[in-house]
Amino acid sequence: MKYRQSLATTAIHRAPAVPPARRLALMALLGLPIALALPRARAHGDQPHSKPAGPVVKEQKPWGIAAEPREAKRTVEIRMTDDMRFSPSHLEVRQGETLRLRAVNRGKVMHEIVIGTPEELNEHAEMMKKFPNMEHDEPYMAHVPPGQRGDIVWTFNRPGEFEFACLIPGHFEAGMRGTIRVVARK
Ligand SMILES: [Cu+2]
Repeated sequence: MKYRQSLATTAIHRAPAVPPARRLALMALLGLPIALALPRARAHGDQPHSKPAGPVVKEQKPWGIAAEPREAKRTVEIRMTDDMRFSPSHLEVRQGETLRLRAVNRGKVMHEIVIGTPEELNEHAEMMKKFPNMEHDEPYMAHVPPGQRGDIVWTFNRPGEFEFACLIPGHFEAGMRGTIRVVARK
């Protein structure tokens, strides 16, 4: 509880660039101060969508943890197209493997790739519908303008069935998502 409280507080203070109106929306979104009182104030409601000023915080997520580019042993290119598809749309990873996911936008509109649990991605997509201009940047996502590419370097240190998706409103609903299976280490 203590930890969460300080986390939420820091997160808000860390967002000086957020204009007052947006900050209010953000507060409402975060459910403050309710979020501080509830043990299950989770999902990414804990974190405003603003870029942290400091280095990337490596926080353990159910689907793994951020890694340094030099740690990546394998690069997987994932193409994103305007028919709202990722290809490939399924990845198999061994537990403990660090991948460079290189998202290549072959389309004419913005796309993004976000890794998470299906639940987390669904919640996030709902939030994107309510706050379409919300900025976000986390080490498990990449926003890729048309014709460009973006990398995610991630260590899949927990086994399980995860997903990746483009959470841009309309894209997610059109099925722009894929699956990741992290196979347990023997
Ligand atoms: Cu998209």
